[in-house]
Amino acid sequence: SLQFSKRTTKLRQLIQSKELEFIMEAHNGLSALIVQEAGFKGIWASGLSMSAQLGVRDCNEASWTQLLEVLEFMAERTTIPILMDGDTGFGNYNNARRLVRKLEERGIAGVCFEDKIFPKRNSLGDGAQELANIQEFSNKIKACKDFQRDKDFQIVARCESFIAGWGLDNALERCEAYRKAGVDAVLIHSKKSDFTEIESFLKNWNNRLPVVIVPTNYYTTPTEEFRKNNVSLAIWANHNLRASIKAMQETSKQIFERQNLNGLDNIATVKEVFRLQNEKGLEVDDKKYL
Ligand code: SPV
Ligand code: MG
Repeated sequence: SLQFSKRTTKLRQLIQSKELEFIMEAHNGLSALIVQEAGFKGIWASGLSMSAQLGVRDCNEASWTQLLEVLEFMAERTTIPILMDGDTGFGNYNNARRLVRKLEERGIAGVCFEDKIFPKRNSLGDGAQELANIQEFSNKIKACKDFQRDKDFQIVARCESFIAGWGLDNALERCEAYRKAGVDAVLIHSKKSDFTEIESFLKNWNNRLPVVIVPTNYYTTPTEEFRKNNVSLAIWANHNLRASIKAMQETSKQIFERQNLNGLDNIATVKEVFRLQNEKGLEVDDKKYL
């Protein structure tokens, strides 16, 4: 049943179900496949990670069409749904809805838009954050919901009230406006190292729509707390990027210093690279077609 359903339907199920679900960050075709093989039911196409793997900042330095190309590789190598971090939608309602159309065409199951100003800044940085006008952002959401062709395509509205220092009442007001605009779920973000902001939101939100969270900074909170407070989806947002950075730094440093390839314990075999690329599949087809 669900195994054979469309990716949009699978993502809708992940987000709309009562169970707490988890999706994991990926930033290219290879990491997307690795996330799927680990057992995750969905992928977070993180803006931070996709930017970082291109070597640029997370403030819309990579264009939306450059990100579409990355997403195309991610979709090609996986069958589980991908939720794109769509930042602010790369412009006004018209730019955002065109992105929705292009994502649908490429098999991406949903997108998350945040209520900030283009070009956005990463939420975990120290700089000031400017929020979008509530009405304008609500209309952007509405335009995207009106424009999508697949009824199951998921649009998540991300509220940055806590990130910008505007507090709980502002967060509740914004999320209620986005709910009325027809969004499928809200993402409430916090950069505190504890769960207090998110917990206060969840207690007052009363399950009006599914809630998505990104516990990067409050990672010490037991997962059971998320479940108890009716979180719908938790995003492990950047941990494959960070794992790969550390591994590449250590490997490059060791090879540079030693001028040989001995004692590299934490690298994959070439055979494993071939497996991940599905070299086997081509061997089989070569016999048939060459
Ligand atoms: C991302 O992964 O790009 C996110 C989450 O948007 S955060 O980095 O916390 O803003
Ligand atoms: Mg982001």
